[in-house]
Amino acid sequence: MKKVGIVMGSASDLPIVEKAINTLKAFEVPYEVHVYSAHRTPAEAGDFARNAQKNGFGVMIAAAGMAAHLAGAIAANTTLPVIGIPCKSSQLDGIDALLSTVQMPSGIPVATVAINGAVNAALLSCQILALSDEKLAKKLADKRAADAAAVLEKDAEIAQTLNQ
Ligand code: RP5
Repeated sequence: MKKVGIVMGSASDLPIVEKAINTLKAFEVPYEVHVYSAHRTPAEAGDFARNAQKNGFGVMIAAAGMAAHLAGAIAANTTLPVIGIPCKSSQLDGIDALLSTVQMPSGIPVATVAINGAVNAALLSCQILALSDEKLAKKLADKRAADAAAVLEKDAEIAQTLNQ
């Protein structure tokens, strides 16, 4: 299976990124994690993106906060699908990172998830890789079914205790 490349702009983003890592682990999807900044280490971020396809990656996740240009910088250097996680790491509650990540010009797409939406970034990566992996597609379908069953179980519990 192809790997997911995870890049974060700073080690301070790790508590958010860990949720993506744990989700990929749960689905047994291979990944590689790096700290490369679009601003502090632009050469390394660019090299990683440029070489990603030939190094066995199928999808990239880029997490950054504040003036979050990392996902766009990665996307500028690869045609692999890039998923951006805007991280809440400033006084602006992540709105700064959300707008910086989501407002890409035509031609260089970044699929942006919610502020701190690391779990969905990982799930979306799995969904992309599952296009050519039936086993992974089945795991995703099973997870959806389990999540739905958990909601209905809560519904039954609440109905029993609250409904007259
Ligand atoms: C961004 O600036 C990083 O992605 C991080 O969210 C934020 C703050 O970085 P540090 O100053 O904590 O390294 O580039």
